Amino acid sequence: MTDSFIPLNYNPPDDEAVVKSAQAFRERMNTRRSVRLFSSRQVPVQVIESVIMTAASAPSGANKQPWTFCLIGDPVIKEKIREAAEKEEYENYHGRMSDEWLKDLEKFKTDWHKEFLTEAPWLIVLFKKAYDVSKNESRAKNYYVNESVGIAAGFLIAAIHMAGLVTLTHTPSPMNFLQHILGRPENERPFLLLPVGYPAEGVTVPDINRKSIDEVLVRY
Ligand code: IYR
Repeated sequence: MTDSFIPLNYNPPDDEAVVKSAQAFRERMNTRRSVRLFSSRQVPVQVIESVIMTAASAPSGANKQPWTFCLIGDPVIKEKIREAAEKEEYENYHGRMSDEWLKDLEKFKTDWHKEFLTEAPWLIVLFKKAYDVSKNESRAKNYYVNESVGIAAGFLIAAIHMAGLVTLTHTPSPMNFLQHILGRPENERPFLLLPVGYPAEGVTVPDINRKSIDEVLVRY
């Protein structure tokens, strides 16, 4: 790491170009949907490496980049993760989630079965680093860890979509089993699990709406 400054590699676009790119990106991103049924079609590993490195380009508190991306293609590990996730989710759907929560989820038709954890060709488990550990075992602070990793997750989801693949944000709860199955160190905590691949043929998604501009934007 250096404390010198370098020129920003940037060519100012004209207004027309800015309007066009913002609109085009909005339209592309608006076609993104969470998909829960995956095709068994394989995805080249370099595609996944690219989307992960897009995510890893996210801004972070003091540029500490407090994340680790675990990439799982091994069917045996996927099966282990599915088994552990379904065990927790079974408990969630049979008593741990409130009636209000279950009702809110009805329209998504989710349940404790997590087929996508073995069907999707790749699983990405995003870990947040609560702190860093240097070679001599001393601890170094990270800042705004949740915000930083949340932003990286957003980059990742956008990159997956722009590549032409689908994903969903799966948050099994509790998810410390991921730390054990993947053998991650104590300073790393599971943050999000994303199955990545192509959608199953003929897949349907819930008919839901996005809030309008007047519901989400307040002008001053
Ligand atoms: N973690 C559970 C339940 C769940 C919770 C929310 I909030 C969702 O938007 C969807 C599912 C599961 O993965 O099924």
